[in-house]
Amino acid sequence: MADIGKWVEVLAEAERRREPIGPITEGDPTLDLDAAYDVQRARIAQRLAQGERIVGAKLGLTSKAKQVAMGIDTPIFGVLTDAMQLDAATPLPLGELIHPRAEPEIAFVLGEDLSGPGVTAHDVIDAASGVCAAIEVIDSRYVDFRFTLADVVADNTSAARFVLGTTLVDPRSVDLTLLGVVVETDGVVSDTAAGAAVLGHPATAVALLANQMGAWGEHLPRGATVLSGGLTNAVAVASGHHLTMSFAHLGQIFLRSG
Ligand code: OOG
Ligand code: MG
Repeated sequence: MADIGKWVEVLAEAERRREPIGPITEGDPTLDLDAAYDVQRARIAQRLAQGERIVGAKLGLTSKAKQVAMGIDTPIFGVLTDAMQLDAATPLPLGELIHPRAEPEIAFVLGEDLSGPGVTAHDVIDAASGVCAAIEVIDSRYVDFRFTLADVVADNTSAARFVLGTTLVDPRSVDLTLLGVVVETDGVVSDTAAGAAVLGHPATAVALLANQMGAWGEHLPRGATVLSGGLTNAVAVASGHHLTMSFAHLGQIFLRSG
């Protein structure tokens, strides 16, 4: 049986020291997907004991672009805490991160609880108090972002930081499938996508998470922010970079590194 506590420590230490590690499944082939979610839960429990607060959840690997880039085609679920949220005006603290990458996402803010099973994309739209633009900054604790499905799940799906846009839009008032996004690095367009890139509709991703949580005996609470997954592949953020992510209807988010 996988040693959950050991892997929590190994991952926490990699994050603290900013020293990426090899895939933990290579050290322990018994670490399956269920055990990996146990590692993730135990690491989050450790963060809560250190004073952090859960503010939401995230999906990963929900777009073809991300699935192809990372070589894994199964959507994954992670947890967001208050310590991960950055103010749009705050430069990305490169000194606290290993090899950050940024990706544009559509975030849902829930006005009502969502409890699976049986949650549909329509239920998600009905439960949302709004959607907003988001940049997720991922920072794998593994060397070169090289991992299997179980590795990345254990690593809380590479979650590191996130920035939310300030415009909250009623998801009933826009067609999220057609919502365009343009990614610019230092003024040069590096990627483009539309909302449909995420599982055909980003609300489908949130429904998937609510149903998975139902199977775990958990639910998505009112007030939670849910990142529905990168619409494009992620871009590396190096010192002095300026990223601009522009979303139809939801506005722009700027990210500079410090
Ligand atoms: C895994 C996390 C993926 C997304 O939005 O697809 C993710 C990774 O790419 O390191 O957050
Ligand atoms: Mg992401």
